[in-house]
Amino acid sequence: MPKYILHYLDIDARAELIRLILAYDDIHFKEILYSFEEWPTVKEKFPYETVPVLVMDGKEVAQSGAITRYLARVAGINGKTTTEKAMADMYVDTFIYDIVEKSYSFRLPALEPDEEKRKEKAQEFLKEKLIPFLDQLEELYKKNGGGPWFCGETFTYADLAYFRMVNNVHDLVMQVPTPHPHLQENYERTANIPRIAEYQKNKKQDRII
Ligand SMILES: N[C@@H](CCC(=O)N[C@@H](CS)C(=O)NCC(=O)O)C(=O)O
Repeated sequence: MPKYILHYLDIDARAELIRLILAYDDIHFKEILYSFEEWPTVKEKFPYETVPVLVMDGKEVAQSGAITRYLARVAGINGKTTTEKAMADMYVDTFIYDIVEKSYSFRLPALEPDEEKRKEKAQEFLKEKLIPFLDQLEELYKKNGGGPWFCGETFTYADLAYFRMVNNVHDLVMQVPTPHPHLQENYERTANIPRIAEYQKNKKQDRII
């Protein structure tokens, strides 16, 4: 196993799914977190002047998607068959790029300084995006085997990404009027994986996004 160092900011955001995969597979790594004040003084040393960056035995890999997929392969949770791999990637791209990444616009004061506007945008997102999306996802989950995991019998990083997504927009998910029993069960099943439960219990609780 290479020696891993994960560089990121002291927030959840684009490192959280990476951290969940590392926790799930009990992969040893060192984490170096930068404060927002410190970041401008170090950013130049990274490949695209952004983080996350995973250093593996001295080789630097940037882009959260590339790091996530690499670690999912290392952990053996990227799907067993080529079809499962495609399905897992499909779900992860939707959860992360269509939901989590979109939430930054109404979560981050740096992107929207007005708190009232952030609340309005969050409500708009809930009604126009999240509610129809979860209704659709519940149906898709049933159509694709009905669990116990997103890829049917095989646990994949899509399940961790769904867990991450719900945690990210938990306050909004709680306001969704329609029940989604399959999705709810899936979330709880992931939350009860011992290493994930342990990770959640010990992680910094006050981090943004
Ligand atoms: N597409 C890149 C985006 C990376 C990115 O923009 N990271 C942010 C933190 S989440 C960053 O480094 N911001 C500081 C900066 O751009 O100076 C990825 O997914 O890794």
